[in-house]
Amino acid sequence: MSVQDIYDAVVEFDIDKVVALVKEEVESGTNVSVILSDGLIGAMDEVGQRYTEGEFFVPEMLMAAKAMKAGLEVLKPLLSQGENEKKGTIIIGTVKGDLHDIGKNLVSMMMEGAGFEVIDLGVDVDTEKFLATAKEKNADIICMSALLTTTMPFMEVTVKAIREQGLSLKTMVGGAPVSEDFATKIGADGWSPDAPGAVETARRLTA
Ligand code: B1M
Repeated sequence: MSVQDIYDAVVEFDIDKVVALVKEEVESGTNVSVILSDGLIGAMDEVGQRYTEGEFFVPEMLMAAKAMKAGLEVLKPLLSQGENEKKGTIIIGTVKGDLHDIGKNLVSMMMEGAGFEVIDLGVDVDTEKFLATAKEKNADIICMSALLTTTMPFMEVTVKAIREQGLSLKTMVGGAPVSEDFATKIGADGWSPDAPGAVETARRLTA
């Protein structure tokens, strides 16, 4: 039994095996971040690679995503337990036109674990929904995730709308194709390549 077995089980879409192996690794004391990065996330990178090479198609990506999500559910209590003192309120969602939610869910869980109140709007979230919820909940940061190069521009639309309405809300962006340069270019207040970094950035933005 090893983290490599978790990786293999995700690539083979074996949900039951992923769940059982993640539980075993947690019980044997393996660091949660190793299970995540070397097992679950590493496997999704391979799935993406196989899709690019024409070996996998959308149904295979979907089945692997289900297996990854099942593993993530096992880790959820460990990722979202943590500090009790409320750090601030975060609105999070995957932007309009984009249905990828695994990375966004991971960021969401780790933010909760770090003591933020997280309002997760799910996927395919438009600017109006981000802004209306942020105003209603008096939020500190709007966190936007995008996995498609075609949906990244919606981040800029939301950042611009916040500026135009003179709101004091901060914005943070992330997701595989979203670079620090892009974040700076569109005027976002924060960016991170991964979920732990997103927590650090949120702490900085609310300090
Ligand atoms: Co899609 N897909 N997909 N897909 N998919 C990618 C993204 C792709 C790179 C695959 C490839 O070509 N190699 C490619 C995008 C190419 C591009 O835009 N340049 C792609 C494509 C093309 C598509 C479709 C268009 C395919 C089609 O229909 N022809 C379609 C689009 C649907 C849509 O959204 N409208 C599609 C559909 C799907 C599925 C539904 C089948 C499924 C998603 C299931 C789901 O999420 N519920 C899926 C999957 C699984 C993938 C890959 C294989 C894996 C994504 C993933 O979950 N990674 C992906 C390939 C890849 O990324 N290597 C691919 C694991 C996750 C933990 O990583 O989300 O990057 P990630 O999150 C990271 C960081 O980015 C960061 O933290 C996380 C790690 O700690 N992060 C943030 C994320 N959000 C953040 C926010 C922050 C800060 C950090 O602050 C706010």
